[in-house]
Formats: sequence, structure tokens, C-alpha cells
Amino acid sequence: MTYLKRISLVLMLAVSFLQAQVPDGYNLWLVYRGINNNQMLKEYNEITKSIYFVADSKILENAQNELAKGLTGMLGPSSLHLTTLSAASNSLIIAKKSKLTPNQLSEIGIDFDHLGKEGFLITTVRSHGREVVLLTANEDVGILYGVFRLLQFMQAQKKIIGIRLIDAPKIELRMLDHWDNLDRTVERGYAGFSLWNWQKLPEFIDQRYIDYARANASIGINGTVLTNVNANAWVLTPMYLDKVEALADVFRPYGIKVYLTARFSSPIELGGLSTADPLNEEVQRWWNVKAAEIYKRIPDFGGFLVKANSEGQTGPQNYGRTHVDGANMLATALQPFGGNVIWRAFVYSEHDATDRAKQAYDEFVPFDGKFNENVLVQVKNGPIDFQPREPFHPMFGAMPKTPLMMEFQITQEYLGFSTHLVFLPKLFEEVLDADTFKKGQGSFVARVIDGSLDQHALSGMAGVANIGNDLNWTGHPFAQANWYGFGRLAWDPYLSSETIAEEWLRATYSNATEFVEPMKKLLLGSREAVVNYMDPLGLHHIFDTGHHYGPGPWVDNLSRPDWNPVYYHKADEYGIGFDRTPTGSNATAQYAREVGDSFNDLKSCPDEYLLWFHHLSWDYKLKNGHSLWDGMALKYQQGVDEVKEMIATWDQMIPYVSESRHKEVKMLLNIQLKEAKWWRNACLLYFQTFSKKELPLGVESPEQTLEYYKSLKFPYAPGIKPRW
Ligand code: GCW
Repeated sequence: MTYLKRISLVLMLAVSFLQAQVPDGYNLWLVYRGINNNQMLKEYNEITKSIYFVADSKILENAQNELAKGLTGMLGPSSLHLTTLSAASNSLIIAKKSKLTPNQLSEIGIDFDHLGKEGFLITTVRSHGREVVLLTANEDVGILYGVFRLLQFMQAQKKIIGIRLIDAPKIELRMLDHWDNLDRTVERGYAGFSLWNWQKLPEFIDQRYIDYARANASIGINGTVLTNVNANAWVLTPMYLDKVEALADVFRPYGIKVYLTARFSSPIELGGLSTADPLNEEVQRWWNVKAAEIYKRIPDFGGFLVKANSEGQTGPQNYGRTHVDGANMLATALQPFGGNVIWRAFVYSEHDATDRAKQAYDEFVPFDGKFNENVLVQVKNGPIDFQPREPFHPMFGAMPKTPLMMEFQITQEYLGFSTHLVFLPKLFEEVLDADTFKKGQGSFVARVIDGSLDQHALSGMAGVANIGNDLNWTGHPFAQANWYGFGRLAWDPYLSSETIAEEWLRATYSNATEFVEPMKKLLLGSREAVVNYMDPLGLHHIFDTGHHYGPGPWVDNLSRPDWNPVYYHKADEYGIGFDRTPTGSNATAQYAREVGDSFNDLKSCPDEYLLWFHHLSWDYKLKNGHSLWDGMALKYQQGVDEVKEMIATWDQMIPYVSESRHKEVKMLLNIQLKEAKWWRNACLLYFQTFSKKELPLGVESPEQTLEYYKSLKFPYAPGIKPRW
């Protein structure tokens, strides 16, 4: 056995020992497998031979521990060779700007202002005839982010020598919104129960809190909303604030701030007041005192996220006041302490007969410029509700004087729960890349969100978390990629989904081209597959009642019209689709003229949004020459075929993943295939009752009758809204 072979055997044993410590999947994308490329191994050993890195704060300690963990996994035990600062010998220097020598600073030659509070620089400088790698930042948290990135590069076996990477987040608030209830159920959660063990807090600190924070820090997430937007006032009681404080203490050394959802009626429920009217002085005082109480415990508390006057939550309108009155009252309470209010725009009313897709815009746009400076308005990516595909929300093009925060849903409420493999960064990218034309061509949603289009100091992106206490955190092992991808896009909304897919695959599984390339294709195609087998050609909200698991296009008996799928697809003997052009609801008028016109005109309206904006005859001729009916049926079939292809690809991946992981994903893909067929069959049989047309050649015949599909009920599907 050669020396190198012996070394790699020892390494492999050490790594498998390390990996055996935790269940498969628990380590997420922070696996730190042994480096198997000899050339890179040599380079990394050189670089890490003599490291100068003084950890004199909690954040830096975490960064150093991570470095130790990463190097041990990738290079072998005891690979963290820390030494003192010595110009003659250091191969890697990790230090904040304030610790660098004037000489080093002049060699680096960058304007540190570009790095901001959270950015970092990784570069190579020449010193004493050698290349020295330097990782620096203005603040500790920048160093932490830089360490994670350095380790990620190593795991991807990238060359470090010669590197010059300046990276700083483009968005300020990068947050996970947990829809976690105090009883540990998770609304729209499909990965077990809530991570937060409220009963045992504050004394018991579960290791998972720390690992959760680590994972978030590794992708730059810097805020977490612990509780459901369908809020419970209890979390604001002293007993619960003790627990929140304990969590904040765990998250702080990872650069993460804690936020809470504020139940608007709390002054009544907790304070014994008779009203929650935002203009009432006692109510204002109650919130001011509450804010002070919170900040006394948690000096860096992030602020409140609020769902008001939406789906049964009370809000300022209950007292004849406006969203502005409500948001500004809370903003005033938080302002002295530097906190923010994130006020959600997800509103629609049963008393409003207009198209639901128009309501948030109608309600909020008149308030542009009226919110206090520390208020962000959080807008879902599309105007309805996290569908597999929606056009971007028109509010993104209409409120220049208000910082608009993006709300994506990472949990797959409408995309097959944690059973279907769907790579969401593709969906997120589509929205971020959409052009609002707000200030002419190039006014991308990403530029609205990062504040650059309208020069907002505050900016934010939130993702509704898909995390629970399942051993692998997200239920489906591939749903981890959606958490990862969300974080990366919140850091840099201009990243491509392809880059993200590649990063994640390499970090989590393998660098082998035979793995990365086909799996990248699988991930990038998976979102279109789900659209095809659930909601092709702009269909939306045809999910079964309450749980949103499986098809229910026939549902027409719910108390509110806009809760019924028939409201959204409007299928009849003539055709199908929601007319949102000027002949219909005229929702297209909420977009900039260029955008609205292109949606209105059938020649330019993308097929992807056809039935979102138009009601068309079954015989309407699609751009590909098929009739609408045939084209729709073929899309459903295509979705099913795409899942079959995903399975065929996965079958080839046995050499690159553990046996148990392979089996697990294979079983999930088989369920996905079964459910894709279910969607296709149920929807086509139902729509066929209107079109009265045969299925075109190439579309498989449904195995069951429409009555059968209608009879399926799922009273215990996970994630249903609590009823209190
Ligand atoms: O889509 C709906 C969900 C609700 C959710 C609501 C919201 C938290 O079905 O479960 O409630 O959106 O975003 O407020």
C-alpha cells in the first residue's frame, strides 16, 4: 500500500467514524467528507499548515470550532494548526480588519466599506516568497460567514490559492419564518413537530438549537421568527419571554436575531384592556411597555412580524383604523430599541367581491410612503398564495416609498408536502428575475427587494421554514436544498438556481461529475414537473380543501367563494381560465403598462400564465399548435413522464450516496410518481366533464373513475391550520 493510499484509508475511517455519530442527513450540507483529490488535498494541507486565528469573541469561537470541524472532516483528525502571528510562517490568516497590520491592509488594497457589517474577503497575498490566504472582515460575523464559505469551497474541491472573493449580503434581513405553534404543531409543517421545546425551555437547551443556528449561519440567515403568524399572545408573557430569551442567547453567537409574531389583540388578551385600537393611548402604552420588557431581556431583539385582518386574525380594521395605524403603533414601540415591524400584505376579504388576486394591492398601495421608517411590508411572491406557479405580485411594482420584503414559502404547502422532490430555488429565481418595469426595463423584483431600485436602507427576504424535528430536519432529504437555496438567495438574489444546485449537491453528496451533472438536471427540472402534473398553463389553487394535499378542482361548497377551486379555474362548457384582462377582473391593470399589456395580449402572454389571465375555449390553439384541451392533457402527462425520468436518473446514483439514502429517496420518488398520476387523472377526468373531449394520443388512461378521486379524504393530513 502506498503512503498516500494508507493516508486516505485512515482519513476515510476517521470520517466514517465522525459521520457515524449522527443519523444520515442530520448534518445537512455541512457533511465535511474527506477530500479525495490528491492535488487539492496537498494544497489544502499547505494552506492550513499554520493558521493564525484568535477567537476572542463568542462568534469567533463558533467560527473557529467550525473550522476545526470542517478541517477534521476533510483533512483528517487534528488538522487545525493554530499558531501565533508570524509573518514568516503563517499560511492562513483569519482576522478582522482591526487586527491586520498596515502592511497587510495595503497589500489587500480594498475599500472595507464594500464589505459592510456582514461581508468578508478571502484573498491570497504574497509574503516572504509564499502565498498566504487571508480571510478578513469588518466584524466577527463576517469572519464566521467567511469561514463557512472557505470550508464550502474546500468541500467542492475548488482551488483556494489565487482566490479573491469579496462577498457581502445584498439584503439586510434574511429570515426564516416559522409557522410553529406553542403546542409544537407546525402549520403547513411536514417535517415533524416544532424544534422549539417550549416545555423544557429555558433551562434545557437542545443541541438542535445550536445545530439549527450553525446551519443558518452557514448560508447567511440572520433572523428567525419563532412563532406562527396565526399568532398566540402567550408568547409575549414573561414565562414565554424567558424561553425566547434562552433561544436568543443560543442564536446570537451565530449572528441570528430573534423575532416574534405579535397578536394584534394581545393588549386585550394579556393586558386586560377592553380594546386593541392602535390609536388608543392605553393600547399604545401597553405595547411600549411590552417592547421595553422584551428588550431588557433581549437587547438585540429583531422585532415583530404581524398578520392582521387576514383569515380571522384581528387587526386595526376591527377598530375602524388602517394598516398604517396598526403598523406604526408597533413601530413606535420598537423604534427606541432599533427593532422593526414586518407587516404582512397577505390580506383578502370575504366581503370584497373583487378578484382575490387584486385585493392586497388595492388595500396597500394607497398607503405607500405612510409607514414609519422601521416598517417593512412583507409581500408573498405571487398575488394568490404560494402556488406552484404564479406571476410576480403586482405590489412589487407599485410601492416605491415602502421597503417591500419578499415572502417565499420554503415548506411545500402546495407542492407535494415533504413527499415530492421539488427544487424551489428555480421558482424563487423566476420571481426575482421578473421585470416589474417599475422604472423602465430592468426593474427586476430582485432590485425591489434588495432596496437598490428605490434606495431603501432596509431590505428583507423571508422564507416560511420547512424545518421540524425530523432527524433530517426537512422530511424529504432533498427539501434541505430548499432551505439552503433560500438562504443563498436571501444573501444574493442574483445567484442562479444552477449555481445553488451545484453548490448544494457538492456539499451534501459528491463532487463526481457523473453525480453532479445529472442530479443538477434533475433538480432544475423538478419544479416544472410539479407545475405540469398539478397546475399546468397557469391553473392555480385547485387543491383539495383545508390540507391542500392532492387535487380538488371540483370543490365548490366552501363558505367563501374564494376558497373554492372552481372560483379559480372557472371551467365551463366553453373553456377554462380566469379572465383577468380588461374584459374580466382587470387585475393586469395593477402591473406596469408593459407587463400588463403583455399579459393581456394572447400573442405575448407566456403559456405558463395563460389560464391565470385568460378564459379560453377548449379549442383555443396554443403556440405549439395543440388545442387547449389536448395541450393541457399532454402537459399533465409530461409531468408524470418527468417524474419517471427523475426516478431513472436516481437509479443511476447508487454509487454516490449511502444505501439508506438511496432507498429513502427512491421510495419518496415512487410516491411522487403515484401522486403525479393521481393529479393527472383526477384533473383530466374532472375537466373532461366540461370539455367533453377524448384524451389525446400519448396520455395514459386514468386507472379510476372521477367519483373515486372525489371520494378520497385526508382528515389527518399534516400541517392543517389550527382551529382556535
Ligand atoms: O396559504 C395560507 C395558508 C395558511 C397561512 C396563510 C398565511 C399561516 O394556507 O395556513 O396561515 O396562508 O400566509 O397567513
